[in-house]
This record gives sequence, structure tokens and C-alpha cells, in this order.
Amino acid sequence: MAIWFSRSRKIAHFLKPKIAPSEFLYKICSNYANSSSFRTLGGENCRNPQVFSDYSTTILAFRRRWWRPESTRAGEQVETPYSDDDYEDENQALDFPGGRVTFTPEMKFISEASDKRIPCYRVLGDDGHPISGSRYEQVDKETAVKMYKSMVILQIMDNIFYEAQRQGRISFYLTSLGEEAINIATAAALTLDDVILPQYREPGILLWRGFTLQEFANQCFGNNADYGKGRQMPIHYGSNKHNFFTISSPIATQLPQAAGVAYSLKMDKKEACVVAFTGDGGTSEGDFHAGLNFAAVLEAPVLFICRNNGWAISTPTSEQFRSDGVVVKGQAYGIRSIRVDGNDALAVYSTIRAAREMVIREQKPILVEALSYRVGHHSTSDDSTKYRPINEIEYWKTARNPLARFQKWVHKNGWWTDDDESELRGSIRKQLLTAIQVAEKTEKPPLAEMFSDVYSHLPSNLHEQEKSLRETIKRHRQDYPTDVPV
Ligand SMILES: Cc1ncc(C[n+]2csc(CCOP(=O)(O)OP(=O)(O)O)c2C)c(N)n1
Ligand SMILES: [Mg+2]
Repeated sequence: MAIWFSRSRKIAHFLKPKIAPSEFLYKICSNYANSSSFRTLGGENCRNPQVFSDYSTTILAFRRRWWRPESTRAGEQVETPYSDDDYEDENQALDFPGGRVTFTPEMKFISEASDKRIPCYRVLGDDGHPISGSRYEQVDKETAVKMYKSMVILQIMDNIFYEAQRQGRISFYLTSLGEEAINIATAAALTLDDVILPQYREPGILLWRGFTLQEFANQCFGNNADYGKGRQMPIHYGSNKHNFFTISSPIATQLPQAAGVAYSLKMDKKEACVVAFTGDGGTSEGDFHAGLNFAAVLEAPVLFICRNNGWAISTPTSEQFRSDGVVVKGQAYGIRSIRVDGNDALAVYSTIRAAREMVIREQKPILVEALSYRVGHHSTSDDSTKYRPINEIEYWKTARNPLARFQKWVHKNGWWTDDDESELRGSIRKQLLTAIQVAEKTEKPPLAEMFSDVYSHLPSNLHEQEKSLRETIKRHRQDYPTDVPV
């Protein structure tokens, strides 16, 4: 009976545009009552009055739940075939699980878009002056200078590692160019207790928290000092000490996990939140929706930050969604949301400070959409000039540059000079080149490490794989790196 009912429901659902499901059920019930298939399903019991009365109850319940008067559909308005008694006091409102819903005689569709796009919170104008009337969190000199320096360091690190990849010294790299403000201003607004679940374009958080240039280099070179023992591609950083989950390539998997991590913080009554990052492309994954919904329903303290940088590799946001960006998706899940200029470090800082405070105090998630632009190629495996105009990249690199804007502000405050700038750039360059040389010379982890750290006793299939790998390397020694101890 259950299978039959569920199948009928499916069929009824499928036919819904043509025939009301209740009507459909009536029809199949009466047809089946005389057919052999019904007897097969219900056996002799189908003639039992009790069974028929059960069916009637089911049908009534079914009709109440499923049947929608024609007047709620588009097109011609028709009279409802059921009397008002059917609905009793349900004429005014529906006591629906999850909340009372009032009825309306008006057939009105919710619009697919509102008249105005959600505005973007901004503090600093292009000239580096706070725009009039802007309300923002004050940033003291020490924090502001650290923020600016960190953005510069991140930019230099990206350029040097990118070149190292081009020289064939590392296998892969991915820059955060153009998104330095989201990285650094977010990090500055958090505390070390806040747990980061990154996508991959957020190394600035680690940098802010004290992950050294040497540690970055060790990971990119996959040497013995890399915490991941060289098992992951470059840029897949992770650090327990810095409360930064290891980056994992499959897009958006970190988002449902974030709800779980945040729920554990909630259970432990921690004065901290989870900060989970995604790109605009990540929001097209089911995990984005699952993550937001879990967090909302569980009332988990997660701060979701979407770096909307206009592109998911070669897919522009116009081919990613038809909504007003990402910010509007929060409300559908019952999540407070805000859109911010991701290239304005002061606006990002103020937003994240305020959002973090609410997330922890109210024990509820918040969604932040930070608008920015991916100035670099997606990664070293990509050439973005093949799918987007060079002048678009140039515009964002120069006119909308987040470093230039913040630099004007720290300059204006008398906190930063041209001499400070050249001294910092020179010294960071040197430190990075040294870090790369050291990382390059450090031994690689031995081959056996590829199979360790998951099981306490290596299972037989992994034993076999290791054996087979060693035999293959022996046969094709010239095709394998010489610096990995076998
Ligand atoms: C589940 C999954 N699908 C596809 C990919 C391939 N992929 C890697 S990055 C990326 C684009 C992600 O774009 P976005 O989230 O906007 O981040 P951005 O690179 O712009 O920072 C895709 C499709 C992947 N890693 N994982
Ligand atoms: Mg993107």
C-alpha cells in the first residue's frame, strides 16, 4: 500500500498541470477497484469496507494537502469544485507546520527580482577618503599599518610564487591578486579563536595569524617541513595552530562542514565563530545550499563569506546565477545578509566586526557577499585573456585596486610614507627569495609517507598499491622526481 501510494503520489505530481491530484487519485482508486492489479496490491482485502474507508481518509487528507484550487494557478480563474466546509476555519489562515500562513484571495506571484538591486556597503571612496555619512568601525594606527603591510606582503608573495611556478620550481600556484582586502581585513576583524574553513583564495588569513613565509614556501614545495607531508598540491595550506582547516579542492565541501564545526562551538559555549569562505562559483554547488540551510536550522554560529570576484574560472557570474548576486540567497534560508565592497578594506573590516559580534551573540549564521574581482588568472593552469577582455582586468587592477585605496587612507592619516613602502617591499622580496631557496633545498618526505597517517595498520589494498608503485618507479626511474626518497 505504501509503495502504491507513493508511486501514485509521484504520478499525480507529474500530471498535476493537467488534473488535480485528488481527482487523479479518485480515478485510479475506482479503476483499480475493479482491476486485477488492484487485487494484486490489496488482495482480497480490497473489498473489505474498512480498507475502502481507509482509502477515503487517505484521499481526503491527500486532497487537503495536495489539491490547489485552479485560482492559484496562472491563466483563467475557475470556480473551486469543493465547498467551503471542506476547509472549515482554514479560510483565514493555514496552521502549517513551521508557522501560520494567511490566505489571500489575490493571485499574486512573488517577483523573481526586486525593483532595486541590493546596495553595496562602502566606506572609502576611490580617493582614499571616507565617503560622507559613512559609518564604520574605527581602526587604530597599529592595526591599520599591519593591515596595509599584510596586503603588500600577500601581493609580493603571490607574484614571487607565481614566477617560481613559471620557472618550473613548483607545480602549481593560485594568487589572491585583487582580493587582498577581503583576505586581510577579514582576518583583522576576527580573533584567533575563530575557526577558518577556507575555499582556497584566502592565504591572507593565515599570513595575518602568523604563518611564516617559510611555512608557505614549505607547503608549496611539498618538503619535509610541510605539515601535509607533500601529499597535497601547492597552496593547500592548513594549520591547527592557526585554527585554519586544510584547504580541499572540491568546491564548497567546506560549507556543510562549517555548520557542523560551528555547532560544536555552540555546544561548547565558545566565544568564537566559524568563518567559512566560498567563491561565487561555489554558490552553484549543492553544498552551498545545504551548508546555509543546516546553519540556519541548527542556529550555528557561522559567518559565511562569499568572495564574489566575477568569475568561476572562465564562467562569468552572469552564467552562474540569475538572482541579484549571492546576498539575496541568505534570506531564503532565513539568514541575515549583507553586500559589501570587497575592495574597501575599511568596509570589509567594519562588516566582519559587526557580523562576528552578531553571530556569536545571537548564535545564528550571517552571509556576507563581498564584491571584488579576480585580477589574476584562475590559477597557473589558466589563461584568462582567452575569455575576458584585457582592459577589464586592467581596470580592476588599477582603478579599483584595494591596496591603492587603503594606502591613500593610511598615507592621509600620516601613518605610512613612501620610504616605509620601499623598505617593506625590498625586505619582503629578500625574505621570500630566501624562503624559496630554503624550501627547495629541504628534503622531500619519503615515498612511504604517501600511505601513512590514515590507518593505524595499513590495509592490504594500500600495501599492494605501494608495492606496485615501487615496481613502476623501478621500471621508469627517469619519469619520477629524483629528489623524493623512494
Ligand atoms: C566540486 C568541484 N567542481 C569543480 C571543480 C573545478 N573548479 C575548481 S575552482 C572552480 C571555480 C570556482 O570558482 P569560485 O568559487 O568563484 O572561486 P574563485 O576561483 O573565483 O575564487 C572550479 C569549477 C572543483 N574543484 N570542485
Ligand atoms: Mg569566483
